[in-house]
Amino acid sequence: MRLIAAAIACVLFADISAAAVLDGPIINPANGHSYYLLEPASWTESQAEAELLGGNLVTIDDQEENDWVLITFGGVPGQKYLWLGLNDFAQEGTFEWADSTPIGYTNWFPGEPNNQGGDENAVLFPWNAGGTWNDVNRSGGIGSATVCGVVEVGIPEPATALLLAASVVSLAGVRRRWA
Ligand SMILES: [Ca+2]
Ligand SMILES: [Ca+2]
Ligand SMILES: [Ca+2]
Repeated sequence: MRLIAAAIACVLFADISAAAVLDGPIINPANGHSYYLLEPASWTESQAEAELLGGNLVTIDDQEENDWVLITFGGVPGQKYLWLGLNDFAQEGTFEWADSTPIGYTNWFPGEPNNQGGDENAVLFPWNAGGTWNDVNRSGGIGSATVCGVVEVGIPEPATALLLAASVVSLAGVRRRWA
């Protein structure tokens, strides 16, 4: 029994993240959501860390959010790019947000997305000073530039908040029994 509890604790507390948090949480006053900046990593690793934080790579809803993320996390064309949640891994040419928000606002650089080389499925920005978007290879190597994930965590729904509270209570129980 003690071994099982220890195993559960390992799974719960193990640091399996591939992209550590560099900054955040920072609240966007426009929507109340929390955002984090991750260290440079691939899109896939960054999305995995976003899920550990209770969110996803950022969904940009409008020009205001595009501007806010760009200014807040300091994206610079050619030097420091930021991963968006947008991707077409599931079906080539059909872009989806990581959090399943329907596609609304977009800000593609002219000629993008172009799936260059047949293997561009992850989207970053700012491709130019206007904060435009480009689909690139998921590995995140864009010349010498780095690509950092931006995580967005929404406000929990009441039902989700209850579930979270319940899991914290049961977690406390596991820790007590284990101690
Ligand atoms: Ca958003
Ligand atoms: Ca693609
Ligand atoms: Ca492209």
